[in-house]
Amino acid sequence: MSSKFGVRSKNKCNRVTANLPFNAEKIKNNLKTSFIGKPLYFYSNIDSTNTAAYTLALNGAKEGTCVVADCQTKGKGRLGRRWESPKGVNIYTSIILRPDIPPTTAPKLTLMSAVAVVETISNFLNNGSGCKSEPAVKWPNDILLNSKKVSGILTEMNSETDKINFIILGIGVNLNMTRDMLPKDLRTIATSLKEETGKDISRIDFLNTLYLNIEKWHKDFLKNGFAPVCEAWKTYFNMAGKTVNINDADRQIEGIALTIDDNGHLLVREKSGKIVKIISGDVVIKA
Ligand code: BT5
Repeated sequence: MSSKFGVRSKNKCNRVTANLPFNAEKIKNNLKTSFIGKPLYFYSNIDSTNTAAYTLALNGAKEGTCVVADCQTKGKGRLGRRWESPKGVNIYTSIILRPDIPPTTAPKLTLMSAVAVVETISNFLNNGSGCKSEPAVKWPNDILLNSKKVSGILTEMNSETDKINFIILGIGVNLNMTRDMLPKDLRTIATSLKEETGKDISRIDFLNTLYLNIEKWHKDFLKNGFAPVCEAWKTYFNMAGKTVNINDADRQIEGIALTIDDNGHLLVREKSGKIVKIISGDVVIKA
């Protein structure tokens, strides 16, 4: 598969769009958070912000430490998949958290991040953008706009049996990317805020709002548990009633998506009427 901006073949970033300044100083000067982004490491070109954050965390980086990049040469999705990360246009960030929660509850942080991301996108769309569609969450880790993927979240964990050492929340958001910057096979399934609104968005403003929303939801999650996150997540869930196919490691399930349960697991009603709980997997929306 080839990519117009050539990151696959050359393994380096090509500047695509001249954009507003996006660097460590600009980001730090605008931070309004109490701990997210403190400290912050900025790279104009890196393999993966998640890989960098993981190494920092192994070396003792404190909670809230963030890595931001202008471009990634090996942006990671789940299960070894690739995250397209052209230069100068989007958000690629990884946040180190050290929550005192059982490792089994870590997947809830993916849904928590999804709420923070979708709220942030919503903030920018409601700002007179003229965008007709509302952003929606797709279980477990996607944000869709106009039914196309605009953001993905990769949560990685380092833990003992009963204790989380750290979590890396990796977030990619397509802001000012145009469709021709993507490989052909992704152009019909991915989008950006610019594609949907015709307008450029300041990456500094977006990142700041995103960090504030992550901080707000993280504090709320630790104080009040998962229920508020779960409720907020459901308000952005528009898959209910749709036919879905789920590819899990060892099984294929087809049914009607219903909702998520109190643990953030997806509930699907199979043809037989049986309700199946999905803990992990990839969801394909059929209708
Ligand atoms: C994800 O994986 O959606 C998680 C993406 C996380 C990316 C961030 S960027 C900052 C941090 N550092 C990293 O290295 N990663 C994180 P998954 O659900 O597996 O989706 C991957 C699939 O999304 C690919 O196989 C493509 O089909 C599609 N895709 C790839 N790049 C995309 C893009 N820029 N926009 C929309 N879809 C994309």
